[in-house]
Amino acid sequence: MAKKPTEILIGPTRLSIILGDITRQATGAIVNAANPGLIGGGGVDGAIHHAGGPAIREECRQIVAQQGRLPTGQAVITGGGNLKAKYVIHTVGPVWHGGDKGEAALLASAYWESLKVATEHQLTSISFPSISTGAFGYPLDEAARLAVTTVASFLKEETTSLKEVVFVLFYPRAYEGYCLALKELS
Ligand code: AR6
Repeated sequence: MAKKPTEILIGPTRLSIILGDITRQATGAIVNAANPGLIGGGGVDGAIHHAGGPAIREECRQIVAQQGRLPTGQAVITGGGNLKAKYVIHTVGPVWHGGDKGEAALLASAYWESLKVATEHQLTSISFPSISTGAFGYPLDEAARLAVTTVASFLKEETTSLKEVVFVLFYPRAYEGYCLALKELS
């Protein structure tokens, strides 16, 4: 059986998939699957705030005080606090309500807007978790296909400083789902 690809090149940018903990990534930014209040929570959000320290939470508080709650599908950037990553890009994925409430467009937007923010900050690398597939209940395989195709479309269509985009999956089943999605793409 052919080995599944865990990375592909799209123009000058490498898109790769790894099994691991996103809080340990040394990319320019890591993306947080946040909630609209940016108040921290469980899952990857809790892990990022725990590892990054109070400076990130304070910046999040200031952002919400200035511009209000972050709408689903949008993204904002803060410093990385104690993390290896210089920045955290906070985005809000959709809650899964069965698939007919615009979930796909909102999930695609969460990835797209995060990539836009990274590009605006001239970042060369970014890591994503599997947005919406934990507490928000988005079916993993559908989310994986959408995540991979959205990132690939952005890299094909937009001019970007990004040279590396990494999906960091926290458990083997998620890793397999993203590998399969990448295989379907290539
Ligand atoms: N590194 C990489 N991935 C992780 C990590 C980690 N350290 N920890 C968890 N994951 P979730 P959501 C995976 O629930 O579904 C929060 O309370 C996890 O296994 O973190 O977008 C927020 O405040 C799963 O595959 O995010 C929001 O209220 C994926 O990250 C809400 O949950 C996403 O799961 C957001 O829910």
